[in-house]
Amino acid sequence: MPADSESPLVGVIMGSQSDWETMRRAVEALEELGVPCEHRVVSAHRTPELMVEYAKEAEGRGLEVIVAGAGGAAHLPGMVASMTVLPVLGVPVQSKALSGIDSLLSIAQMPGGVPVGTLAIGAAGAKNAGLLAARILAASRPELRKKLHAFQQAQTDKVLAQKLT
Ligand code: RP5
Repeated sequence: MPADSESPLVGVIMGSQSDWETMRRAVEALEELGVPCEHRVVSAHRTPELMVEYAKEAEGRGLEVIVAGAGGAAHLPGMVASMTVLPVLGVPVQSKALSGIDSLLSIAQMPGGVPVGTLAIGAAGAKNAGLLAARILAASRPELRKKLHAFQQAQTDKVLAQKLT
């Protein structure tokens, strides 16, 4: 399926609507690169049956990467990874109580055999999850690889053009 197809290739899910302010960075990064994606709330604790259904049906629906963000007792990425063989990228959302350290450890400390690629806490992690999902897809999509080169060059050019007053 080409990267510019309308069918979503990346599923961006999050544990709560309150995660959207963070997780929209992943969606924005994917949209900037023209990668079709979907996004929705899927909670490990509040909608566990939906989580199971989403994880089990993702591959059959044509998704190739799942980005999952959650905060606090952040079980969503790991539970989804246990029910699919698609790459799962976990984004620790910054929690109020422990600033996201709880989210980070919940997502990173997976038992061997159930991989979750864990990103940084918060907005930077969400943005990088989107970019990393695009890099995974670009392995077999030359057009997307070109867009990633252009993105990286534009980022470099922007920094080189900066003037400090
Ligand atoms: C987690 O609990 C969510 O991922 C969210 O980060 C956190 C708080 O959720 P809300 O109480 O704001 O809905 O499941």
